Amino acid sequence: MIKFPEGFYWGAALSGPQTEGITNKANESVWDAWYKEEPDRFFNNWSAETACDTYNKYKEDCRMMKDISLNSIRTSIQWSRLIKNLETGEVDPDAVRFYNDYIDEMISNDVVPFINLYHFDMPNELMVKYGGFESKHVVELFAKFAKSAFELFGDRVKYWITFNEPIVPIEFGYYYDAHKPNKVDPKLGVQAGYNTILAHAKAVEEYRKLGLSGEIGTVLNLTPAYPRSNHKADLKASEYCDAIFNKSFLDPIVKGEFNPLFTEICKENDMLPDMTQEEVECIFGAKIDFIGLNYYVPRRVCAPLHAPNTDGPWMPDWYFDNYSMPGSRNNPHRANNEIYPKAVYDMAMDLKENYGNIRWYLAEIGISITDEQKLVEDGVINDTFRTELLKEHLVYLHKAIEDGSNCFGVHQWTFIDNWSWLNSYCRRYGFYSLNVETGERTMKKHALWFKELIKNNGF
Ligand code: BGP
Repeated sequence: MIKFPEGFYWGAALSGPQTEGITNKANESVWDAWYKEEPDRFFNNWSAETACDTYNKYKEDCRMMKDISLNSIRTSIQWSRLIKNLETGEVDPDAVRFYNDYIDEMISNDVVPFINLYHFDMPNELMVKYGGFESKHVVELFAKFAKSAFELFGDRVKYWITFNEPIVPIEFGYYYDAHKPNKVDPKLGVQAGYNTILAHAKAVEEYRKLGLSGEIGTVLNLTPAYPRSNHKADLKASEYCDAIFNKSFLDPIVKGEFNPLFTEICKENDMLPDMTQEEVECIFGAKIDFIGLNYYVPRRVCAPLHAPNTDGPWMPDWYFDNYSMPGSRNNPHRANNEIYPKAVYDMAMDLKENYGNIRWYLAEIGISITDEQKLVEDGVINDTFRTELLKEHLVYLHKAIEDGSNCFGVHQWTFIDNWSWLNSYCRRYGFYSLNVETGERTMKKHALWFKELIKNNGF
């Protein structure tokens, strides 16, 4: 049997915009607005209008957390719900009531809340007026929102997260075309990325000023970029990919320094952001207590196969191509979804060796299954596939802990199947299945295994 350290956090990750639904929301997020403009871009034209209806069903949901013994949950507070007047920072009383009740309900069900402040959900008004984090004014508004959240809930919330996967809105909003503002404008993307790091740092600063007793960190999606071979061009490709997608955020946030290779790329392509000495000091001074890592699939890269089109916009793909490794192991329940559990060990060791062995937790690990209803046996989704795979990842995590990695918990994506960006409800990950038509929740077989795992703190 493998045992995890005492007091290990076992739980699930979710987010406000993907679960709450829009009932009584003070403002629209970019997702609420985008769906109205272009519903066809969302799988099956499914919106997040109802999602899991957590706004109305949080009590039932908190009981279901307890039913499977989860000892912790991460969700997020929606900026567009908590703040009524986005300029003055005036809070919405109904949102305060809702988040207070939700947090209290978790605690009374023995679930420790980890609260995140940003899960891709820029208030639409701030995107339309200012381009979201393209603007430093919006950075100040975010810090104000964060301060309000700390003041309102910081007496009970002991784990705060500033951002979930902050690279994602940059990558998909400014390099590719899958998030608002759908601009293919990398220079602006680098500025928005820098401003996001600044917003994170300012939120940390606000938290410290309040002298609260909890901890604050952030959640990054780190994916090791495995090179195709040891050929120097393949190795260089992986270094570039790692700098652009992992270290551009990890280095300033954890090490307090900008990644030199990413800075060089920005310089060469005239993409260095506008920054001041004071801001840089704020970024480097914002020490975090822990980091969350999200892991789904590995990234494999090789040297670029073609010369870049330098008349086109700068692209990360100028430096590498994605590589599909012959014989790689793939998820039979989802196309193009490589399975590589050892990456968990590699990420953990990277943190240990190169990032001061910072305390961390596996903030999302998710085994996705499309068309999950095909697995129903006697009315229950038999997802032992998920269980077996999760075990394999946990074995590597355990090995990393034995080798000195400072990991304190695991959250599975997700609790109840939820609405997920352009993919809507296509890919499923939850402990509980959601009937999109009726809102009914049904426990999957894997959830019972997870309950045992928590009981034994191992398997
Ligand atoms: C992570 C996000 C989550 C969730 C998950 C699954 O990157 O933090 O919000 O969406 O991915 O994503 P998908 O359902 O698109 O496969």
